Amino acid sequence: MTKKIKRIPTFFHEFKGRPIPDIDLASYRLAVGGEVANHLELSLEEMGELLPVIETRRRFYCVNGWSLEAQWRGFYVADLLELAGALPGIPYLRAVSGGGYEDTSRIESLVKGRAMLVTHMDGEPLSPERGKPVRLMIFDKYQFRGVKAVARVEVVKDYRQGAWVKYGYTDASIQPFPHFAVDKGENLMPDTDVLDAGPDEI
Ligand SMILES: Nc1nc2c(c(=O)[nH]1)N[C@H]1C(S)=C(S)[C@@H](COP(=O)(O)O)O[C@H]1N2
Ligand SMILES: [Mo]
Repeated sequence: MTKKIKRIPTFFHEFKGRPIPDIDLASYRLAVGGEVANHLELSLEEMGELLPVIETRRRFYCVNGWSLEAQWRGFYVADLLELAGALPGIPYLRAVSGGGYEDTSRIESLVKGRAMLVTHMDGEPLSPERGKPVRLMIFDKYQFRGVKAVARVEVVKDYRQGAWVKYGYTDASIQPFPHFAVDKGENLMPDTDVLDAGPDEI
């Protein structure tokens, strides 16, 4: 049994002061668009049939100085982009939440960092707070680029500043100082692989 983590600092800017909507799993569709050969609208069931299911234990980092390790289940962004036929030479993937939070990342970096679209955390389907039903997880960048409750992803030519930029965060590369691990209750240096991930080439 995984230990329940008591306090995860939740960030859900678009629903500040409002209840987070509980998205219906049966009618949910993930839209995949932009510069792709096949525009898709995938149900959770279809995602499970068409994409390899990945299970991994990894830590994510928040720019506010904390981190959280958990068991994640979902799909590689790389596999989804292959399914959609992302056109070659188009550099960016934009993810947009149902509430309008968005961020844009370099596809090359998402593939290299084994970024995922996650449906389960520690064996349970994501709760609304955690980004039900699908969240983008970018483990080797600060997680403000990892949009929760993703409604659509788009392969795009141009970078557009994301929701957090107005708070002053642009560089998502993980910085070499201790971050508070909320799952362990102690300060930990980021793992070497995320420090080695290099600069955020947006
Ligand atoms: N839709 C949406 N996704 C989001 C955010 C947000 O405000 N809205 N915050 C980001 C930030 S800054 C972090 S650290 C993580 C927090 O995830 P958690 O609430 O599961 O801890 O979600 C990221 N994804
Ligand atoms: Mo964050």
